[in-house]
Amino acid sequence: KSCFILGAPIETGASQPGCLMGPAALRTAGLIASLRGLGWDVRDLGDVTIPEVAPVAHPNPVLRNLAQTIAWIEALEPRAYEAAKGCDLPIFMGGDHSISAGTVPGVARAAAEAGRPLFVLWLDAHPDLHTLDTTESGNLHGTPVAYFTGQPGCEAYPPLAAPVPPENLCLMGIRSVDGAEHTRIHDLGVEVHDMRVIDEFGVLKPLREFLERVEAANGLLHVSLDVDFLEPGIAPAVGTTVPGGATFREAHLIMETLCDSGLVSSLDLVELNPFLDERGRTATLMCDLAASLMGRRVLDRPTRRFF
Ligand code: DIR
Ligand code: MN
Ligand code: MN
Ligand code: MN
Repeated sequence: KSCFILGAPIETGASQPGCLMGPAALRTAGLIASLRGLGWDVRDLGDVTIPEVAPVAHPNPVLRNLAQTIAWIEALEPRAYEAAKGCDLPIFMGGDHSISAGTVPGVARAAAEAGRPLFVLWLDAHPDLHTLDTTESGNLHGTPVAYFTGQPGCEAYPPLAAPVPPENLCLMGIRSVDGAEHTRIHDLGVEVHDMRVIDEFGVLKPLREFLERVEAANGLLHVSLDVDFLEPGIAPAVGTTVPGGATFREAHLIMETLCDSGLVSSLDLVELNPFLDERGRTATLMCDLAASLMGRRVLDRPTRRFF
């Protein structure tokens, strides 16, 4: 099995600087060696860069770094498309969550060419469902899901080759939703498992139901893991911590179950801000979660298909 690693040192979408160092921290934490140890054929493609850009005007005056974000989307979409075609499971290292405005459209285009529907599992405290018109913070890491599902209000971003249908989305871990996002979730009927659902039913029931949908559709599955999905006590290195996140074992159980399903075709590791970390512990946790998704087990056991 082959895996390409691609870094996207983006921090222009976040509220504070530091995500620029995310790919370096994930490499320092040993991501590549641990995946090789699991038997993966890993190729590190290095980091994507963007050229200098001129400012882009927009009617919403609060938007920050729109021109840079457009440049990142233009740079990342073709690299993600090529990576999806070139290996079994590319890993995109952020960078703040605006990287997914490039990675998801790229892998969606590759999936469409292969005649397979793309599904997206969004593991995050936030739905990131703002358009360029509704964001109040102006931080564009809050916009990728609205963009790659083709919502009106994202026209300043590049046109999409293959929008992801909102019914192919599953959001888990959600616990901070802005007003416009709340309305959009209801209007689109997006599958959202907020922390209340996880408290009541655990992570397995909603995850298995979603994976059954992916399997039944012969779909491919992109997983986007935001550090702030996790409880801040175990993952402090993110600029937008929200109390009440997923525990260590809930997060690993999700990754192990995703591995068992055999459905995952690409992964984002995003929002790691090493400047806010305590001795690299969040980078290490993100690498360990990726390893669980890629096959690490406490004990060898037969792969158990549950559906
Ligand atoms: C908030 C925070 N909804 C915003 N979003 C974050 O700025 O639009 N997403 N942090 O990960
Ligand atoms: Mn996010
Ligand atoms: Mn978030
Ligand atoms: Mn509601």
